[in-house]
Amino acid sequence: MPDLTAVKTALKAQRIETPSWAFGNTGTRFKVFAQPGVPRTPQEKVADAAQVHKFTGVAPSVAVHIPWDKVDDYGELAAFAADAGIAIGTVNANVFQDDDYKLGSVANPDPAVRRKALDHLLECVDIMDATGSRDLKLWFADGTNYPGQDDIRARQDRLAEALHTVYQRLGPDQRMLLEYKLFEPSFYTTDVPDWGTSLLHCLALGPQAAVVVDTGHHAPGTNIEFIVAILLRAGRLGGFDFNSRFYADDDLMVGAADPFQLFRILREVTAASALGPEAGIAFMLDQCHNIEPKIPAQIRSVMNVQEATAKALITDAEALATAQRSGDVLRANAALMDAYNTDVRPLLAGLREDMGLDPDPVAAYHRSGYGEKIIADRIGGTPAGWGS
Ligand code: LRH
Ligand code: MN
Repeated sequence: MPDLTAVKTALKAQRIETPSWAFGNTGTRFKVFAQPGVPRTPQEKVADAAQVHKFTGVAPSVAVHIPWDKVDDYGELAAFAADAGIAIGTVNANVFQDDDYKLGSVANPDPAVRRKALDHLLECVDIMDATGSRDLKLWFADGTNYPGQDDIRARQDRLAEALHTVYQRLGPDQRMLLEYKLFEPSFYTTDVPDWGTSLLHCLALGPQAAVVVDTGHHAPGTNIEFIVAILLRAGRLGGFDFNSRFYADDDLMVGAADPFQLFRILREVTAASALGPEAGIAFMLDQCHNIEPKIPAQIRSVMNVQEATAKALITDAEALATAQRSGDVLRANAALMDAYNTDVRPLLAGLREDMGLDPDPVAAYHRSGYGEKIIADRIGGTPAGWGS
């Protein structure tokens, strides 16, 4: 068993970023179910995100999505967040919700549409300058629905040109994170469908560009931890969008559908000593709480990542390496399964007490009455949602 003090130190240093949009109303094409107490403004989303950090101690930043979190003064929003005890984290661009983007944004055949999309991406870097954010996260819905609809290579050229222009605009401490997704909303080609395409663009751009792995963006059966290991080895794993799924991009709570997969992913991260903030990987949640209360769901999600991380960290790496080197397949697999089958909840409860937190964050949140208060206070106004 590894030294538990080192395990606890690593867990205390863990940083998991919440997504502002998870606090708003979300759903599917069939229905977006409204919930009482949902935030109406970016400030109220920040306040809800601060609750997740208050009860877990490891979620000190909230990702924003533009224009869903559009404000007049982004410096002011960053100050508001600081007063609430958190920071504005990753800035997400949005070039997927405008009629002009029907045939794509930066890959669109029409130069005027490409210009419009590029201007938005550049505006997002301006916002990063105001909020002090390090990362610009780019996900493109761009793609085609029918063979022949557009030229696959020409679209890659257009995409590369836009990415290059944005890359040139980045400040020395800023990064561009390129997220891939197999399909949806495009159903024949997606211009950034997989890790390989994202990595090729990142390598062509330069060292401030890295790949984002959204756990819901792969074909069923994809070995995501293999992709993680490969990107870590190449020094191009920029971040994760954590969530889980049974079928497609379901955006369910991370670890809810496949906790063993989450453990295997965190094993690759911890084995590469890439867990700490100094490793520069952005661990973000990207989820939609369509039917469940949103703040407790975010707290539970952070706890699920902590549990998978703790199991990864307590893996007897020496026993594992010895068995691997000697080709002892069963002992090697057993070393990993022993860690995975270890109940780490008492360890995490103790860790929270060490951090001056309640051992049970969800129960503590419910006891705080914050949920009831926002339902009572947030009357009127337009509840936040995906605005599509
Ligand atoms: C696309 C995605 C992307 C975000 C959006 C909210 O499916 O994963 O990361 O911009 O969800
Ligand atoms: Mn995502």
